[in-house]
Amino acid sequence: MSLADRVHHPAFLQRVMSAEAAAALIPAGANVGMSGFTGAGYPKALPQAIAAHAKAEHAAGKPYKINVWTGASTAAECDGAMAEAHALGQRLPFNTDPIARKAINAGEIDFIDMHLSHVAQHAWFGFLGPMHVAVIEVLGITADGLLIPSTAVGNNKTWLEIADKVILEVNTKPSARMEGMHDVYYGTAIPPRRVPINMTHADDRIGQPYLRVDPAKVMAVVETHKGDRDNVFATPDENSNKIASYIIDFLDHEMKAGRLPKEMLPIQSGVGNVANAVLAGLLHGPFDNLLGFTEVLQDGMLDLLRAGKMSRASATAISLSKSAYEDFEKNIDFYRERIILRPQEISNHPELVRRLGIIAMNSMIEADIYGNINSTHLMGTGMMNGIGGSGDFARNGYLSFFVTPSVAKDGAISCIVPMVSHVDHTEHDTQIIVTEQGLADLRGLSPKQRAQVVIDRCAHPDYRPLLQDYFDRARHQGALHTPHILTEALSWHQRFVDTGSMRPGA
Ligand code: 0RQ
Repeated sequence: MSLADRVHHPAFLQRVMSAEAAAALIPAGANVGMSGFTGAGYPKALPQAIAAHAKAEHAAGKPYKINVWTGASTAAECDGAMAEAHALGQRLPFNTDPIARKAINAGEIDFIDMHLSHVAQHAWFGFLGPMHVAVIEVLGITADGLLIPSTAVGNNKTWLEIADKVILEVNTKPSARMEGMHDVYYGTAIPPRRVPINMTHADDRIGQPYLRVDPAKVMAVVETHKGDRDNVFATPDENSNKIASYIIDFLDHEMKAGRLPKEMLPIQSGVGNVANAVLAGLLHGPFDNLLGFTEVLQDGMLDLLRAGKMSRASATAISLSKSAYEDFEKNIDFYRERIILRPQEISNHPELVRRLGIIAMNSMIEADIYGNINSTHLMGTGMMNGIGGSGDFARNGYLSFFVTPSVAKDGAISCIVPMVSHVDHTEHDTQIIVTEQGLADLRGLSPKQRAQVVIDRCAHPDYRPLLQDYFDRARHQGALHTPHILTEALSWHQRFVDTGSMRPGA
């Protein structure tokens, strides 16, 4: 497969150049919009060429950093390479790369952690400043100059529209027969000219299969031939399986109680091993004709589609393990009928999440007894990955689950604490908390009622008496709506920082 088989518009063929030549066109200090969402559809060649360019500039005594905005996380050869070369000034909105994470926590990279549905509109509103260059992976260019999107749509539509200049990476490795799977909505406008998004079912198509670009803005076309990151999943462990079974039993119970329609509502699932275990649980669960309305389509959802348990899935990216990706390509005609890839401003749109009645399931780092959730910070200050899309779905979902094992680091950390060390989702956005110990349904409960249910159902037995003791003592001082002993509330985290364990005297 050569570039000429993928690029059918002559104007684009005239701009073909090496990644090194294209990287040299990006000036220091530029705001650069890149494709990429959860290790899918990120540029493969430019970031490495940018890293090499930055190193050469640094060696020549010239500062070189760029600001990189994406859909979500990328991969080692993108974020990792640029962070390693000290080429990143500002980075938004989500990162999972360990080298970039280290640079963020060392204060070298200014990381802006944003709701994924906010990114495109904040860029449109001008809140983030101008975008100088967009670097976008595509699978091909049609004779009409339309772009066939890659394995992730992310913010590509917006980047192509607002960037002054565009560099296209045409990746000839993924099957071009993905053409037709995407649904790019061009109806978003800026207030006060916005109109309702005309979608009433999770599998409605409301856009077109291609991205548009003004050919006059395209300053380079670079060929690549490389697959996405291999998103390896561990086989679900005992804790993940327990969490999955509590959620499935709960959904079944809610349906029987008439609080959930018989025609099951669409499912959003966060990333990670617990999320994948829940999807694996649904494979053998009582629900049929499931719909996915999520941001990342992972192995578990592909399994549901293949088994016929899920009829269609809408997402912004497909982020699969190597073996699942092979199955995806082999059966691409089957999956093209069943998968819809949209811009993330649509896949994560609060208007749609609320209208469609999404069941949202997201992982967290810790929860407090009142239901506040920390999804992003380790011990209150260290950035993990970012809030991602969890807030888009949690606040607006029909049901909203947050899940975690009850302890981390071999039991040295309790994931249920008196007060979270950082708040991403407030008590008002949390409905159900699940650990391997059990499920706490917080709907319709006051703060004090919530605290008791969380302690009883979700805390690990090693920490339950400590939490109960804290709550009991807090209920004897101060105002009693949300009882706290503020001088003690975060001492659990400080104890871990000081002694390596949240257990007193450990
Ligand atoms: O660290 O590997 O050094 O031991 O945190 O924990 O258990 O491997 O969890 O990979 O499922 O990620 C919330 C981070 C969970 C993720 C989070 C330590 C633990 C380990 C990771 P080690 P696990 P997972 C969809 C929606 C936010 C974005 C989101 C996430 C490491 O799910 O980033 O939801 N979510 N997006 O040891 C200190 C605690 C801890 C702790 C675990 N209480 N305190 N450290 N760890 N609990 C996706 C997108 O939006 C794109």
